[in-house]
Amino acid sequence: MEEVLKRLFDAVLEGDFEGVKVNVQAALDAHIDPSVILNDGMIAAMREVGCRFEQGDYYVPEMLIAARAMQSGMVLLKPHLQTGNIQSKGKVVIGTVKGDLHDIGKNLVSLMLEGDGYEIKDLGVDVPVEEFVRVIKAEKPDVVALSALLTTTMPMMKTTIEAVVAAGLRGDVKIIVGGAPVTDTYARQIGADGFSADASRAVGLVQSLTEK
Ligand code: B1M
Repeated sequence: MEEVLKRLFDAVLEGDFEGVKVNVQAALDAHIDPSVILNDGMIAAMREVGCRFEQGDYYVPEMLIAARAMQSGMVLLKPHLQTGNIQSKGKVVIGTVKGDLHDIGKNLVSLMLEGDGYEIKDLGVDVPVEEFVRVIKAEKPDVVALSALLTTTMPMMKTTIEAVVAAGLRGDVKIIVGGAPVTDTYARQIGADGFSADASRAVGLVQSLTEK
């Protein structure tokens, strides 16, 4: 791994906001591909944070501080990840399901989709089922993207899809799901239109579902 990416990795791991910003900028100055900076420097560090949490070496505050440090670096990286299409390719409503507060992955999916020319309505985290239904009625999106990071909140994706069916809206919108514990098999089981394992594949998935 490039030395600057190693420093960035360590800074995220330690929750060192200033170090994250300095090293994202240094990596950009060294012309390292922004997606490599994101994946090898920051997402890899968040994975390590998760491992340390599982092993009992990190607790919730350390996870939170690392997440905030990563987000401070994202501010610098964001303009470099977006390609800046002008015409809207379609509308996507995105949110993390009820009971779940994780938003870094969801924010990345939003960022990539926005960069590819989609209009994004981000409902945030801990989004009640009724809110998804209300927004689908009001905004008439082409796609709804649901994110869940906890095995305990994944079933809320199924509940959300069932509520959309009950509201008579299922035929009007494509629903896709993602997040670390979610699988393609689970997506099919709950009647989603698609699953993506990461943010860049989410763009390809949305493109394939919105092609007229
Ligand atoms: Co939490 N947490 N956390 N956490 N946290 C995990 C998810 C965990 C795996 C850690 C671990 O044990 N190894 C574990 C879940 C275990 C499980 O359910 N099996 C866990 C736990 C247990 C918890 C708490 C319950 C801890 C506690 O309180 N005891 C608690 C729950 C709070 C709640 O939500 N109700 C909790 C809290 C938190 C913080 C608030 C401290 C913080 C979140 C801060 C924030 O998001 N603003 C946090 C963090 C940071 C993590 C880890 C360390 C990192 C998550 C992350 O941001 N990853 C995480 C460990 C891990 O994931 N390895 C962990 C980086 C991000 C880029 O990846 O989110 O996977 P990810 O997104 C990817 C893909 O999944 C995909 O694309 C993204 C980009 O490529 N994707 C989509 C995501 N959403 C998509 C939607 C799509 C498509 C693709 O639409 C279709």
